[in-house]
Amino acid sequence: MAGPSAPRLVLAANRLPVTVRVSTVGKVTLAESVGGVATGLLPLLKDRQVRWVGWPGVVDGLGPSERTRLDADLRRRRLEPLHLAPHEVEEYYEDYANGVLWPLLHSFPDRLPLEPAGWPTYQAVNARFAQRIAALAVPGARVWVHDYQLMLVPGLLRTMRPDLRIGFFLHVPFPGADIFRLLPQRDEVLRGLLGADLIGLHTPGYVRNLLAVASAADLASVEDGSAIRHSGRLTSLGVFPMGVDAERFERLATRAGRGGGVKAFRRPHGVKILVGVDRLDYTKGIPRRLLAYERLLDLHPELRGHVRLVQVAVPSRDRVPAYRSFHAEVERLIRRINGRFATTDWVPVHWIERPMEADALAALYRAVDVLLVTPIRDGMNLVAKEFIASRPDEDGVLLLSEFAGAADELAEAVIINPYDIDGAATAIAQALAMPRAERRLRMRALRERVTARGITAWAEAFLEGLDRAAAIAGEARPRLASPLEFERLV
Ligand code: ADQ
Repeated sequence: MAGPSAPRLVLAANRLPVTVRVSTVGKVTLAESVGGVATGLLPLLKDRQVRWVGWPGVVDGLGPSERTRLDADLRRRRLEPLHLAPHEVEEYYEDYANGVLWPLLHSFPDRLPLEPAGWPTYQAVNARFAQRIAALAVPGARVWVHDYQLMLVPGLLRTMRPDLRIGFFLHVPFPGADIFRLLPQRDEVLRGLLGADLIGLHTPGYVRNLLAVASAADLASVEDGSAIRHSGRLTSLGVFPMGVDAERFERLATRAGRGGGVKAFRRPHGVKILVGVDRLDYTKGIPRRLLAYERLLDLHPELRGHVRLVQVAVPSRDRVPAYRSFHAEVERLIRRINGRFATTDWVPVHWIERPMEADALAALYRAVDVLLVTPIRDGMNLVAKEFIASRPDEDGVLLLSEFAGAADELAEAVIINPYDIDGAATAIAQALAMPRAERRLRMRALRERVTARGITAWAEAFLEGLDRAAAIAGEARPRLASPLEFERLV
């Protein structure tokens, strides 16, 4: 059970915010992960009474004593490693979380495997997380659980430790009730979520969807459009659109602007640059983006040789079957476009398939004429916000899919429907021709919002919301009239 120096705040996510590398000679190095969730939550770890529970990644090459040393090293950084056996990685992470929950939550039922697998191991790993958190946290501590890999943890933890204040944040969309009900384990997953005092989502639409699912289920009732009653307790819902570390991107981009980093992308001189930056995931809309670009080159022959698409894609989840065929499809389209249009001194699609360092990424954002963020479904999309943060010069156009959570907040972007290939091609042409004054006006408005709602404020607002939600969770009558909102908490 928890000792005197035990944590008052426990964060739990599938991954720890470090990357463990084991060299061929068995030397172990730890590198802090930057970006997304890690950047937002790392400042919280400065407090001695905070711990982060998560999987440190595959460390199969290590012997028992090296692993003990690694664990001690992680614990010195307030990180609590939960090692997964190879079969757990395959069944909990690949088969169920990424194979079943990911397509379902993104409303792609046709991506569901014919024979879904991994549920028993998903339950078992969620139980291991809950047990570890229960053993660590002091009485009344705050626990903040992250994302679709750990949806059962709040419910399991509630039965083990009813004293805890439990928050859950979902980084992906919450689908409509007609999609969620396809999930064979829908009641168990919903019950798991409802162990939380507060569930945070990126947009009001996702909150509405979760409320609709809860009201359709026999096991819960919705109160005041802002909370769900289940087993005599109240779970509050909150809208917390996640932000980025805007200062960091601005700093990196400014440095790149002074050095040669930006110019390097601008060669040959005068070519306009379209950019896409994504994890190589079927939700990100890369094939339709390529089709829109091909349509643009068909409709506007005058642009050939004067525009270039730089697509940076980080390989992702290539052990999940749905990702392998998708990868082949993207490569086929790129070959087709380059084959059709390339000349001896111009290649229309520049394909970079590897992660980019943050400073190179900021330099690329800084060089962009039009950034293409065109997911067919995306919880939020931080790339759009990183780009905006990287443009203190108030230039560059953001082309944004209406199906990214970010579209709710970033109305001054050029909003497109990624399924409408002609419409997207026309929007790209208009974005390329947009006058400087309009670009400045739009970017200025976008920057105000992205810099005001940074990642640190997001984390603080969620934790404050959690305290409020926990204070009313046991009450017979809720006092909230609407969902908690990030904006009202900062
Ligand atoms: P992701 O699906 O991973 O996150 P996103 O929000 O775009 O999507 O974040 C991607 C991160 O990876 C960004 O920080 C970006 O800079 C980085 N990245 C992408 N390509 C890269 C490359 N080639 N090299 C280096 N870095 C790269 C999930 C949800 C999102 C939600 C986030 C946060 O799917 O909808 O916005 O969580 O809640």
